[in-house]
Amino acid sequence: MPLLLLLLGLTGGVVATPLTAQERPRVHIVATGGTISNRDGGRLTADEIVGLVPAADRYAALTAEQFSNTASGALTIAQYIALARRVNTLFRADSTLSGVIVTMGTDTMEELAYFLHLTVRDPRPVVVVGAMRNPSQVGFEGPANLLGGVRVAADPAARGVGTVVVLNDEINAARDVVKTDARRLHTFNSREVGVLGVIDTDRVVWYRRTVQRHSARSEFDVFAFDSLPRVDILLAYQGAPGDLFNAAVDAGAKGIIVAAAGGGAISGTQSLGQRYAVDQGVFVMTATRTGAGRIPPSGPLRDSTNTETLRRRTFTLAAEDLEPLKARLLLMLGLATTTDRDALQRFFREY
Ligand code: DAS
Repeated sequence: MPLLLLLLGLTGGVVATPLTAQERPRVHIVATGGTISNRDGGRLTADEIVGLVPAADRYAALTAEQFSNTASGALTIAQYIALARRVNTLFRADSTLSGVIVTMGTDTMEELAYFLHLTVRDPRPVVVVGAMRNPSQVGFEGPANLLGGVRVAADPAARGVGTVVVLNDEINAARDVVKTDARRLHTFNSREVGVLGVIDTDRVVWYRRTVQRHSARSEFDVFAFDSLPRVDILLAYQGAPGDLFNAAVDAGAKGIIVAAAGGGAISGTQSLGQRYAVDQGVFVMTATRTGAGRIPPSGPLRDSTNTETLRRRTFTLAAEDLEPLKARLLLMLGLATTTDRDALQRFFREY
């Protein structure tokens, strides 16, 4: 086959000019496990994951390390902290690094991605990549997703985006992305606010930026704590028992996210449970279970004159437009730094 036709075939119709070894941006992969590594007979190692994308040579010089090799649901909050510290350290240690890729399972990807978005305090991008099919399945899309991730991490225009999730040729902001389907490849999207960009054959195309605080502008220092306060999520549903609030409080929760119906509705006995929690000094935050829409906060404490209202309001928070899973992570980080109600509510306005 003539060389040009061969090149067109390999690049999907676009001839990319190869970069010399010195010109290639440096991208580091931190592998944590997930379906992208879950080959029958033994999980792929970090080095084997690099081996999935020989075409990455055209865009970046890759290095890799193994952080863990497990399903995403098995990762602990202690590992979240350790991983965020590791990525911060990688950036601090190497000013020539263009970006970091974290490979992981998709099931809890929106949670770890948002945690990194809030705690990796560097303008360079963290790109979270996974796969819906494993390496032993026909149509394994891990290599395509990883190559997309490399191209985003190597793109100078990715500076300042924070942590993003890349699958299926789409770039979603960690703050907005949700997993919407248990099986399908197009599972990740950012609902009504849309993707940040797409990865086309010729270039990475950016459409928008998130305006909320994150990464280099974040005030959450992951080196300042070794663990995070317990925050649980309770779902509102018809007849939901309020004593689950008591159970969470008695088990040591410092915060409870209520995934409320619509704009904030909870069951009758949940109201009693909520009162038990605030009486014990546990913060109760209302989020919506609908998947979209905003829960506005009640006014600042100084606007309350009634003592009973003031006491209840002191421990009552609103998640704004954060989904319950992400509101939980932000409240955990918030509670690690303050127990002042207005300061906690500010985090939800700004992040
Ligand atoms: N095994 C699941 C996980 O680790 C699913 C996946 O990776 O897609 O989250």
